[in-house]
Amino acid sequence: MIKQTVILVDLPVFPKGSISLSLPAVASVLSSYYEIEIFDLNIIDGNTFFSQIDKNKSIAFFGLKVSCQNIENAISLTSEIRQYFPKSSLIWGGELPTLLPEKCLKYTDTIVQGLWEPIADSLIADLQNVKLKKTYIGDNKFSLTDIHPPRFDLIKDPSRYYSFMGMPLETSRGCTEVCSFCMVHVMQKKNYFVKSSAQLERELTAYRGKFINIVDYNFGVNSSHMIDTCSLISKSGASGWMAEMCIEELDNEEILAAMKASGCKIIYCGLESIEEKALNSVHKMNTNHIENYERIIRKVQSHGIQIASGFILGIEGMNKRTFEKTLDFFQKMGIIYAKLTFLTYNPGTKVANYMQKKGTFTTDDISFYDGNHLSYLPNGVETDTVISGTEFFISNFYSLRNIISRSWQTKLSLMERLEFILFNICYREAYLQWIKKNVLHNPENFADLLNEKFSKRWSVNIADKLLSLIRRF
Ligand code: B12
Ligand code: SF4
Repeated sequence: MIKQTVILVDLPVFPKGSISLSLPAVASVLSSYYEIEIFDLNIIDGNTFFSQIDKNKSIAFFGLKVSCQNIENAISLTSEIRQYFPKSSLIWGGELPTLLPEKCLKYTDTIVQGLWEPIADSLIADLQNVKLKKTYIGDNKFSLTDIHPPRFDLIKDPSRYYSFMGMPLETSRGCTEVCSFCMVHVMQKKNYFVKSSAQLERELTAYRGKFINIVDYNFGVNSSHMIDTCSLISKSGASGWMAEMCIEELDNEEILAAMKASGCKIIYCGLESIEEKALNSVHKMNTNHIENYERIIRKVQSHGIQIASGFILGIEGMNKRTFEKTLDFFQKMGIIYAKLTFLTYNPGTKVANYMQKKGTFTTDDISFYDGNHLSYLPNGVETDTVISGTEFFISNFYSLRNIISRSWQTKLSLMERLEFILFNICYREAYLQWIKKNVLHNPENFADLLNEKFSKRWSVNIADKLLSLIRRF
């Protein structure tokens, strides 16, 4: 019997240029039943998308990955698909349907909230019996022991993406902590669980010669899982790896030795602030103790592993001095890169409701709740302070001069220093685009960044290629 086709679509996002794991993961479960195609609307425009779909194929459904940022794109694409393919079903999955199900159901037939794997079989059965429900809720109580590896082979022309952020790998789901802004409580609720070693071993065969980005919300929850994963990565032939976790989970010599031996290069920690009151305001008092930052960062760096940090913009108590002090601290500590995110309380959540008492939501526009926009101001924090502080921070932290000077604050060989600098040249590009398009003062300009087709900028492309060569050799 000829298999029907499923078309999965990545909508425009910003920043662009990294390979995403979401749709290859969705495709893996569908593989036994359908032919699958993945389209990325960051790479091609809508017209090209429709022209590339074979009209003679029977399309079971179109699946869109929808986040707050691209709600408008999702709505308009959905209506065009309905026009051209009236017989095919439309399914939205990802962050937005999880957060705002009712809103999404105004536009699409079906939504998948939370995780896909736990509900995939029942959704497929319903689809085949023409009894698709409106809502499927994928909770976090299932085993990730025997699933097909992600279908990276479906990504059309992977060389069109940058490689500095690595190939995404997921080794665990959930988190045991309770930071109030974090999406983990929405997407991967309550339970924390890990992939089995056999499952990871199978998946890791696709990463030979590649740089791995472990995209777990918090890779460090379970130390024996970390040590096992390090040993599997060592055997995989990957060219190195990076991950995200809490800083205090790194305060362990045995783990650091295993990480170093398996090629760990960078760990991103959500330090978020160097002010205690600010950390308390987002419920980070359990994971982050400022008095330990310096000691643990130096300990990790002494193993040749670099620390990157989150920096939340618009957090409680933020003023001009906060930006200056954070810049000084990050420079002094040789922090490899800083991820800047506007404080965002996810719409539709209890915590967002509660935060109305503690500050002001500055906009109703859902697309602004993406971390790239100011959408919330705690009482006593001014918009101008946050915006001018952000500009100050970007232009200083990401100036070539300060990148190079920062690289001297951590012990590096010549090649490692070059890696440090090249990584920054690639990573800073998104923030330089914020400044270039003046989106901090004119948020409506952000639509240009979101909707322009992705192509590699020549200087970033050179840095990206050089970095990948150094990582390999
Ligand atoms: C890798 C990553 C990035 C990368 C690459 C993004 C990419 N192209 O994939 C980069 C560095 C570019 C990035 C950038 C940013 N990121 Co980011 N990122 C991640 C991270 C760590 C992994 C994403 C991932 O691959 N997950 C694994 C996949 C398998 O899970 P999934 O996407 O949830 O998909 C599952 C389900 O949702 C569902 N599903 C998804 N799509 C679909 C579609 C259909 C049809 C169906 C049926 C099901 C379905 O099935 C999947 C399997 O179960 C997540 C945290 C996380 N662990 O998820 C943060 C995360 C997505 N990022 C976040 C943020 C804040 C950002 C930035 C704003 C950071 C910044 N300041 O620049 C930007 C902007 C992102 C944006 N476009 O909105 C937040 C999102 C918050 C929000 N409200 O939008 C997250 C959740 C982190 C967090 N702790 O809160 N990010
Ligand atoms: S520790 Fe990290 S992953 Fe866990 S809730 Fe806090 S921010 Fe989210």
